[in-house]
Amino acid sequence: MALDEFLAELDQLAEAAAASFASVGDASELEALRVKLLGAKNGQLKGLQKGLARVAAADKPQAGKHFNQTKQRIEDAFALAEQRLESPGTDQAASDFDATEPGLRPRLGHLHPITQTIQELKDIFGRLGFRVAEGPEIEDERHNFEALNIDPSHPARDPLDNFYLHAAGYAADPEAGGPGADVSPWLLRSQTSTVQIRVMENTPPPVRIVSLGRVYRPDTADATHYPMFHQIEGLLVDTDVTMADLKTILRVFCSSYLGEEVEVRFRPSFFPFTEPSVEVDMQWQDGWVEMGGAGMVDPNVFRAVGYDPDQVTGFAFGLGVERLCARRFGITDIRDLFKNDVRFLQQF
Ligand code: FA5
Repeated sequence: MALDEFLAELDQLAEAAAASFASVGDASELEALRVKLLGAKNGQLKGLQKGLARVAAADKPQAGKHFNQTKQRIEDAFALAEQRLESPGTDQAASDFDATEPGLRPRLGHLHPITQTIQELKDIFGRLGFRVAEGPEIEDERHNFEALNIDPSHPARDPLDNFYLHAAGYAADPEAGGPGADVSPWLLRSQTSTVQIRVMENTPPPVRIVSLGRVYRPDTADATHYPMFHQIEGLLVDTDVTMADLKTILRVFCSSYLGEEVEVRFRPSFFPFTEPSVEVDMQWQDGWVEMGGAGMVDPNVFRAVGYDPDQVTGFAFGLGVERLCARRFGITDIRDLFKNDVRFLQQF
């Protein structure tokens, strides 16, 4: 058989196959056509393959190559038809397209209520002259406890009340020592008061900062508690700062954030790093919710960071961001803030 004749037969088959596959209307037609063209026993391509044996030996490589290309062309036409039948409606959709139909409203995302709260708190305190300071979430005991006048026997340091990352005397990072190395344990900070220390260590007085961020405590989750939550810490150090300044700032903040009518009360309390100390409550529904703690910076804290307590005085406060956010948006259970249910979140 002449080579030309063989090649022409193959081309004819490929063209006819492409046209037939392009016009099949359903899956059974497609399958019947596939068997007719590509069937292993009696398929037309198989039939043409017999011609290959009759081509002169010198032409066989070219004939064989063309045969394989033809087979590929037919298989491609089949795959295309299969794809077309599997995703119907493309052509149909184009013809049904109605340019006058109203479009789909694009779904806009928005910031999580906690992020919105953090931004607003920064704004309010910014207007009151407080700069924003940052601190790490993984802390050492000096910043989380010692410099804050919390001695080793204090219950707040109990390993069961904190998320320690590794035991005392053991460095998680082998470079830093390994078992037995004399390193202070690290923990996830349990309060943002750590940032007070970091700021005072690096800045001479006067200081006027807020710091907002995550803190961690193994608390059981309920309507007002979560094991990971956010605090806003405030620190003001200057000369002649008094408790009256602290109460004024907190009252001004509360009326800016929660409204003029919100009632705030201060209850005597105790924190190792402030003296005197108060707990700050906000009125909500028929009762009071604890918003945070505050007080006048203890002289021992000033000494720990190299400030002279005879020269400076200051106040500090730490408020729970989830509770402020909940009060503001009327959220009755702070656990809802962490479920990431869009139906809940999109309300705010
Ligand atoms: C403190 O953390 C002190 N560092 C606050 C402070 C700072 C006092 C500076 C004096 C000077 P306390 O443990 O009470 O205090 O926590 C402060 C606030 O964080 C609470 O009033 C509450 O609003 C919030 N809070 C505490 N635990 C949780 C929790 N598990 N989930 C959500 N919010 C919490």
